[in-house]
Amino acid sequence: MNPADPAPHVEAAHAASRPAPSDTQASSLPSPVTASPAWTYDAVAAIYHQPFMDLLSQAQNVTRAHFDANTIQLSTLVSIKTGGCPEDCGYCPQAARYHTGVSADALMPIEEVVAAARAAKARGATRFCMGAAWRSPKPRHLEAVAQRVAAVKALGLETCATLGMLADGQAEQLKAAGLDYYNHNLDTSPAFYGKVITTRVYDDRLQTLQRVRDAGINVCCGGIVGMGESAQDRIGLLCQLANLQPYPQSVPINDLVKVAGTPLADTPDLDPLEFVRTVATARTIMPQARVRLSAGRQAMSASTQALCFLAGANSIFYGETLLTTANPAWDADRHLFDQLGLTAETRSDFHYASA
Ligand code: SAM
Ligand code: DTB
Ligand code: SF4
Repeated sequence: MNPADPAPHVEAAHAASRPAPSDTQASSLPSPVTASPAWTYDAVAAIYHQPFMDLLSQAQNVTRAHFDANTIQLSTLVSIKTGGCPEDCGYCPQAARYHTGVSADALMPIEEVVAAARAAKARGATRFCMGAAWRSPKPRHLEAVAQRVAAVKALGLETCATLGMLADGQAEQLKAAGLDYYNHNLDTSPAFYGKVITTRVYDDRLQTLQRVRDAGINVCCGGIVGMGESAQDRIGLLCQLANLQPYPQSVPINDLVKVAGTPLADTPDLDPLEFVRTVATARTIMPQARVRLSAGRQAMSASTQALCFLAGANSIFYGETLLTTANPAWDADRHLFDQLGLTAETRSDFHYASA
């Protein structure tokens, strides 16, 4: 960052103090994400730790400057290759080494993937995310996933995949098949990472994210909170995300789903207000990103979810399962949207042209 540039927190404060457009003026078509400023740890910590009402007010103003505050993007997630993963991620029910009752399945046939995508579209989802429990996909996996991506794209859905670390050329192959987003989470701060995962390092994740960006695929990158990390670690993660150039177009914030058999199964609950602070800070420092209230909603009260939306979350996973664990029922989410007067984003609201 040029030293003459205003400090990022000053820019954020300006953005937040701009009069918020009224709902009728608010455009649901904000401009594309552009290069982000360099965030210091202290600037992000100052946002995160400010009085709760100030934080929420700032985050809500930032939301209204860029989005229709009552519109939520719906992504449906399907596990196309479940279980048997060689990695040791301490939170994950799909790691082969933990006894979680998740069996290792073969890749889902393309017809089943297309049927799931059709059903998701009929329910109102605009993005379909395919997850695979791989450390990194082999060339034959990539070919098979590319076919599934092309078939889902042909239904008129946005496509997303999360397949682990990508080798040279694989992101380009996915892009050519029509992939719009690649999900690859940094998960936590660099300092806490080694306490949760030992089979890869932070730089491996950053390298895949670079490959995704270089291929012109939108980045979906976030993390998990509630893993026993400190507030410093949550801030450290947010700082890493905001300093990606550009910051991710999509930022999933997961609250740990505690699965019996995983090393993190008995982690004490995170205070929901800390979760809300994490969402509000993500919104404030990555103003044009879709911030997704991701895993963990099943165990979350309606009031906490409402606070997350107030804090700027404007995307959810919509569907009764995540990858292997439960997510709120369709009806429960429709009821929540009715209670809060929220509407689902439609394709005509899309603001990111496929890169
Ligand atoms: N294997 C690939 C990878 O790790 O990148 C893709 C699938 S992996 C399951 C996708 C993401 O799911 C992880 O990065 C993690 O953030 C999230 N995740 C996995 N288990 C979770 C849990 N128990 N609670 C919350 N999030 C979880
Ligand atoms: C993300 O950030 N969260 C999703 C998606 N990206 C792939 C995964 C959540 C998984 C929760 C545990 C499970 O269902 O297995
Ligand atoms: Fe494997 Fe991904 Fe689970 Fe880690 S998070 S064990 S890499 S499926």
